[in-house]
Amino acid sequence: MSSGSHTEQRVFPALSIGNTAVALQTTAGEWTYSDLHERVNKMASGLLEGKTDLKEERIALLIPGGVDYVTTLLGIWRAGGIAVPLNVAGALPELEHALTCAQVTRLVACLSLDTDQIVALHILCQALKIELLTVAETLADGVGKLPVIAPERRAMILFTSGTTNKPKGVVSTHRNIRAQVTTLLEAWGWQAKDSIPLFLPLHHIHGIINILCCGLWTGARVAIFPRFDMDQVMTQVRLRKYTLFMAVPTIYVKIIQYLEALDAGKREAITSAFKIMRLNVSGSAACPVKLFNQWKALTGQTLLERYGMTEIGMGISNPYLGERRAGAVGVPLKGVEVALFDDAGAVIAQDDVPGEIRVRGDTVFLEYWNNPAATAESFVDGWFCTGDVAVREKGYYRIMGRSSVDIIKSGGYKLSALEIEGTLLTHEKIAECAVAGIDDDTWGEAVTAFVVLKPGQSLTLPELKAWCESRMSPYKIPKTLRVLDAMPRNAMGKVIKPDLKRL
Ligand code: MCA
Ligand code: AMP
Repeated sequence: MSSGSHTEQRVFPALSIGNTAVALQTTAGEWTYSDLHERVNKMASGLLEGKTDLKEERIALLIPGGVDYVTTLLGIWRAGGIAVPLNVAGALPELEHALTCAQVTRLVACLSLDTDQIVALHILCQALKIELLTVAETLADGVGKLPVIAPERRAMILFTSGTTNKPKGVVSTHRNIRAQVTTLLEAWGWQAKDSIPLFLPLHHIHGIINILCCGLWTGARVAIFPRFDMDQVMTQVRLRKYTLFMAVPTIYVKIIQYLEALDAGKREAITSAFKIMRLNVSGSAACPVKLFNQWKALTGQTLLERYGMTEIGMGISNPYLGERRAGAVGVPLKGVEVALFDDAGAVIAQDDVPGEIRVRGDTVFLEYWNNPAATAESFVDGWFCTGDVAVREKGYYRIMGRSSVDIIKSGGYKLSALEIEGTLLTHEKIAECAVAGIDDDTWGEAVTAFVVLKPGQSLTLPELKAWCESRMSPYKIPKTLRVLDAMPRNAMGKVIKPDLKRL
């Protein structure tokens, strides 16, 4: 990533030759900033293959959390490409959509996946004329001349579900990423002596920006895991390895359940380790007040809740110093302009009146890839319209919900009901279907499928789940199935989702 100047080329300030501080820690070993710097530059050189600049070529990554992921992401940026991080748990049709939509030309993958997956990936890449590479074969032996990247250039495409059927590619520039990172560094007091676990998926902002990029930018230690493994992470917590902890509410719920099942001594060893951390952050979905209070009672930590979105990075945060209010997301971050708008499109100036959150500033994405219509629709007078409804109470924002019933938040993942419905409707036994998120203590919202079957057919949840496995990511698969005689519809023929939720 470039600095503000066009002449000075700095990737991340801490990433430099001779910096012997540990940047990444994995179960396979540790990498210093100096090691990582060299690896990233070799990756950039390998990707360039003698060219001077990748010129925004889209290169996808299908790599679980680890040094190879970080090397590839930063290597693509360093060489002037656009990184397209993909979901390692994604089903083939989802990967195909992302690769096609982003017009990816090369895919760097971790080929230690299971054999069926590798074969399927080879066939897919061949069909799409995408070159399939591994990290080892891409890394160059030495470092060649690397380009200077202007901040306004595109850096990353992340796929996010919305009110449309298929996920859209959110394009962030180097300037966006820099702004998203630097506002958090200041707001949450990041320091080089910080140490943080990273177990969140690496195809979303929470893991990529809030943890990985903030950590590496500051010169902190990032302990990176391929997935969330409760025993592994809690062992490291107990050993007091971390000063910071950032997760989605579902993970805090799961940790509480895990702690409650331990004997008092083991529980105390972990809760006291949380107690001495500098900061615990919750986000990506609403943190219920009950959870906020439970966490405080158990660990003494006052969770810092913040609000963000793929298109804007983080927008609103409770303060690091000052009151962290339960059930509220705090105040706009420095450099992020936030306002609430009423239905007529006017700014709401007073407290206690709900409106749509709109955001402006350097953190806001550039565009939806190759989709000028969707981009134009999502901005009004330069403000990005989030679709989230909030109210300001004594200066603090509180999220009240979303304007669309077709967006579901499950375990921190944003899911499109329409996308899941579109897939379920291809099931040979399903005549009609509607998908909704039903309130759930663990997941926030749980995906529920309401279906009307074709005459004479029957369908069980296990059958439906098995059918979904090859067609969608595991976290999109319905947790509940309700078979109905008829779908509740309004006079226009539209399914009345609130009625379904009441069922
Ligand atoms: C796993 N399962 C889920 C989810 N995750 N079901 C619904 N929703 C989910 N999110 C299912 C699995 O398919 C499996 O089903 C069962 O739950 C247990 O799976 P397991 O892998 O053991 O679960 P886990 O490892 O405990 O995963 C839960 C998780 C994960 C760690 C909370 O969902 C996760 O990493 N979520 C974070 C997502 C995230 O980073 N979002 C940020 C988006 P079965 O038993 O039937 O096989 S960025 C964003 O939102 C903005 C910018 C922001 O503000 O941050
Ligand atoms: P994503 O598109 O995956 O980046 O998800 C962004 C969405 O997550 C936002 O539009 C909100 O609906 C939701 N979200 C993020 N943080 C919070 C929070 N603290 N409270 C409530 N909703 C949140």
